[in-house]
Amino acid sequence: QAIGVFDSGIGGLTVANAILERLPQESILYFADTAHIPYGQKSLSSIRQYSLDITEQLLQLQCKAIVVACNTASGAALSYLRDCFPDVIIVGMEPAVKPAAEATHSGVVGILATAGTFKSERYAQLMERYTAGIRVLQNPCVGLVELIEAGETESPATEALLRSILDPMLESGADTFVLGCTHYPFVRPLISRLLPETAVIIDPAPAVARQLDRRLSDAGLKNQSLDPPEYRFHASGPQLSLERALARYWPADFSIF
Ligand code: DGN
Repeated sequence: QAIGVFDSGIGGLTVANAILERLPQESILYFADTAHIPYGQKSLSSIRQYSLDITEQLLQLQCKAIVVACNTASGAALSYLRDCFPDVIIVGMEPAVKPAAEATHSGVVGILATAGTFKSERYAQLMERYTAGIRVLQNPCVGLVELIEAGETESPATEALLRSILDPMLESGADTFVLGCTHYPFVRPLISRLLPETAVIIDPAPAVARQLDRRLSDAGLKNQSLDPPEYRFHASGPQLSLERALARYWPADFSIF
């Protein structure tokens, strides 16, 4: 029984990597919904429907837990999925508003996410709970997911786009930056170079892997067998970006089905 992980595309690989590191004995079944990418500008009801279809497929393939490795889908569909599958462990992403509010010295944080994430109720709740006295600058990073899917993690176009996002945040005094979309850790090296060395960059993926670990332990569902884990990947539409990202970033053997 594997951990089912899904995203609109390759972004969730950054989360799958964190799971691999934290839970190396677990098999992973990854679903990239490239037939419907990008999720960022889609309606809530469409994203809910895609998320439901994918979760059903992953459960049919005997997954014992589901990780919604996409902030946009988590914002739109996490509570809906939990209502639909009350007996299944379902872990989702959350833009790291709270850790950012705790980390900032200047009192200004920059949040990079998608329009869909910023529109979600979940995001509104986090803002209300954790940002009293903090100034939050948000940017929906239009076009960034597409560049990352195209493998352009270091190109001049990506650098120019990131500068146009980060420079105004820096000018406004931001010292802490949240990668609120699972695609963005792929451009973390570039982001680091564009920010001062003292800037704090927060990727929520390791926290999600820890949360999954806790949930599996509590349910007695951690893999005890000595068989080596398997890593299987599937794209619902075009496969090229997934193949390219796996070749570049996946550190273990894998198959595509
Ligand atoms: N990777 C997704 C996220 O974390 O929000 C969104 C990518 C997209 O489809 N726009």
